[in-house]
Amino acid sequence: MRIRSVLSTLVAGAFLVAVPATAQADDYYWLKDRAGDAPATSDITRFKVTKTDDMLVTKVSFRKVVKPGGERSNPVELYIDTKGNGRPDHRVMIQDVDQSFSKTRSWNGSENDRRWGSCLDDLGERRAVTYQTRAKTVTVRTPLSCLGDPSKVRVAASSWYGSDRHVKQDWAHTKHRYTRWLR
Ligand SMILES: [Ca+2]
Repeated sequence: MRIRSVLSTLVAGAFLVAVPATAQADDYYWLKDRAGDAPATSDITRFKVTKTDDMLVTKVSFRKVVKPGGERSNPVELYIDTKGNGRPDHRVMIQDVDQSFSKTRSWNGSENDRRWGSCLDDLGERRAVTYQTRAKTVTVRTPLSCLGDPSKVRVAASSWYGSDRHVKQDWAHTKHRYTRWLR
């Protein structure tokens, strides 16, 4: 009995050691934002980012979420830093059915920035920066390959309302605030 028990322990131990070598756990981080500081469909209440093996998954929660195609949308702007110099390197913008992915060097997300470049597939089609609305959350999925397969990544999120998106914004927590580094 005792030998059998020891053998079982050894086998179980070997198995446990083997698992982390083949599968890297997802890394995630989330933060809250104050509710009531913007109109409901632009009012971020929670922001969660998960880095998987091949995907950056961002979930932005609002006081109210509407389906795409309606009169009012839940605009989302993501700024992604992969280099650590403080400035964002990529920008994802979702406004209803309008989406863009671009490289950027600033928080202004210049419209002249190169669009979609690293996020096109072999046929030159836009690759999946996809998003969906569910309950009170807008989920945006960005392939890490679009970002150059970085070893670390951090993200800042904002929404806006009114005609000028740089004037009336609701940032996740505070302006230009990144999550911690996800690896
Ligand atoms: Ca808010």
